[in-house]
Amino acid sequence: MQQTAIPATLMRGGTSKGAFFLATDLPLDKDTRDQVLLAALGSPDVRQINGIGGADPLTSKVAIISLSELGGVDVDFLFAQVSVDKALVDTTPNCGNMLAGVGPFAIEQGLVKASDPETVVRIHTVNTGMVAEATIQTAGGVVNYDGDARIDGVPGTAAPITINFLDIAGSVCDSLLPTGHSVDIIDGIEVTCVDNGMPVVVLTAASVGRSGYESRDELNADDALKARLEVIRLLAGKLMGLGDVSDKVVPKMTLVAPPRQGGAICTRTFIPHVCHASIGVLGAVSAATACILPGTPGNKLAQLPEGSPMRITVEHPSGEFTIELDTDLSTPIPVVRRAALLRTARKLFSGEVYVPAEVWDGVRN
Ligand code: NQM
Repeated sequence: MQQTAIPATLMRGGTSKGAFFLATDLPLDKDTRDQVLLAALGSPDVRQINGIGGADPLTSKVAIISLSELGGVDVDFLFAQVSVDKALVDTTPNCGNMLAGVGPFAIEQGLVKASDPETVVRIHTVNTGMVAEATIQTAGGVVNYDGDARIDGVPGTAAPITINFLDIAGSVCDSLLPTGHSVDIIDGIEVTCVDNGMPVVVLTAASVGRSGYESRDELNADDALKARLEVIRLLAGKLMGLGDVSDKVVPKMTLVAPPRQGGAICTRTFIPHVCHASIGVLGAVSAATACILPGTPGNKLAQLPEGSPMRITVEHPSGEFTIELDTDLSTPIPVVRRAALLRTARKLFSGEVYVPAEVWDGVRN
């Protein structure tokens, strides 16, 4: 069987891992592109044995990068969540973890010229229309991956990548509080439906009879809980203006509990059918935002620090994640002016990924 070779780079971005492509190396036609991504990662198959996917939603991801035509922006980033066990590619949400790999990839592919000692890369996320600024360590005019920044969920240390998100409210939905309220009752449960970079439904673990301190494995084995959460999610999707979300990876579901490690809130997040090993970047920004809104289920449990910008530490199954939120809570619908956070990334492999020629013959049309 003939195969088509496609240039690709495998990168860890934050606590995720995935294939980075130049848009110019992939088919123009969206359906053919999705077939190529499924074949490259080996989906649908729970083991992704016939592709380079890691058999987990956190390692079955794709970033597609191109030069941006927008003023004041360097590159466009299209994120694709490739389902592990279904023939689905979802480009609805953004991914703040894969985003951490975009700056290094864009510099190494020659799309952005490096400065010394740092390079600010302005990235437009095609999925959600938002712009982020990532500061990459580039002493000597090359990407430095080594450093002493540590993020929970990744062993060791690496060079810091700071990311500033500007104006992220209503990334996929039409506003920060897409139902028009900070609290809704869905299927008898108090929830907050929020979109501050990622559509998320926040509810207390206690309201569904769990502690919120269970391990990822315990929660992944909890079929009764997963079924209950899916009922709430499908109803929430409609209320949030997302329509039928049965084939979409948003909204995500975040269970909250009182903090136990000195943070602001403890979380367990379903993305949306598997429990996250830690928490997504924008998922954490959205969950933290829900917790600062007075009267919400999360707010009742949160231990919030004083001051603005507020440094909110979100506890998760493998540690914690701190976000800086610059907010104005004086208006009826609060405004989040800026969210800042720290990530790291690492180039793991670069070469060509092969897909059967019957999936794509390599001709761009
Ligand atoms: O919320 C997982 C991740 C993510 C998404 C997910 C993410 C984000 O950890 O910005 O990063 O929610 O499916 O990569």
